[in-house]
Amino acid sequence: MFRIPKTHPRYESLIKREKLVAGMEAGITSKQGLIAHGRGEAFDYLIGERTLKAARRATEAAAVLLLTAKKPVISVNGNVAALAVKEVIELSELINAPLEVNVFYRTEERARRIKALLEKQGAEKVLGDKADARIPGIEHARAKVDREGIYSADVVLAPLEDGDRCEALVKMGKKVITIDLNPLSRTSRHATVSIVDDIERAMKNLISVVEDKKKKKGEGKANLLDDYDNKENLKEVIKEIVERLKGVEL
Ligand code: PTJ
Repeated sequence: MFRIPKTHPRYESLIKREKLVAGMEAGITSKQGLIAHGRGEAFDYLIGERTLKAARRATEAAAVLLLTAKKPVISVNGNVAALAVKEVIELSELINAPLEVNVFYRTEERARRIKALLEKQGAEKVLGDKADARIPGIEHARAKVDREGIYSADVVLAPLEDGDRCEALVKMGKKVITIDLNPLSRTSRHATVSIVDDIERAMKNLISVVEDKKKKKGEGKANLLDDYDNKENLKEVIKEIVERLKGVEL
């Protein structure tokens, strides 16, 4: 990794880049993943590199969905593996959900490497190597899923997801939670709950909200979901971004 001094004003952002470059060199992250991250970074800049209020509301709704799910699954791609490997493993343990390696730019070698990384870091149940079922209506490789994983899950946490697959999963009757810095993406617009935040910040917040709700043993679960409207929440995200930009001093 390129050495970035901690005193650098953009230290955290630059470290994320280093993690992705290291992920790519290790055969975990796709080259295209670097480009995708650049788009995310641009949105994060507009957001102010912090968690918006609307993202906190979405995180609360996501935690309720995960805790009330019968069969939750967490989908892991090459960017997620490079940026938030510890967090996805921690969340999977907390909600007792398997991880499923599921990549867009699929090569069996990269899928194997992501699985090996997750297992090396302590993940107990990692699916994705069978890929013995297909999501109907999707022609690209992300249609390939495990029958006992994403295919039969009722709730899928799919960070940095493709819009068309998100839509297809929802059409199958699943609840889909996404983490995507772009509030305008097809993924954000089609998901059941969209957390518009950086993957690392979002995962850390989600873990802490899930832990908190587990301690309180589910008080007020149902109400929260009844009150949550994803499209309205995305409008709030955009409002918060616009308000922030109006106040920026140059
Ligand atoms: O490992 P693979 O083959 O599955 O490939 C993963 C990528 C991310 C390359 C692939 O899924 C892809 O091409 O995704 P998209 O369609 O470019 O969508 C990625 C979305 O994630 C974009 O809307 C970005 O704004 C957003 N994004 C990028 N980096 C982050 C992010 N969202 C949250 N946190 C980030 N760090």
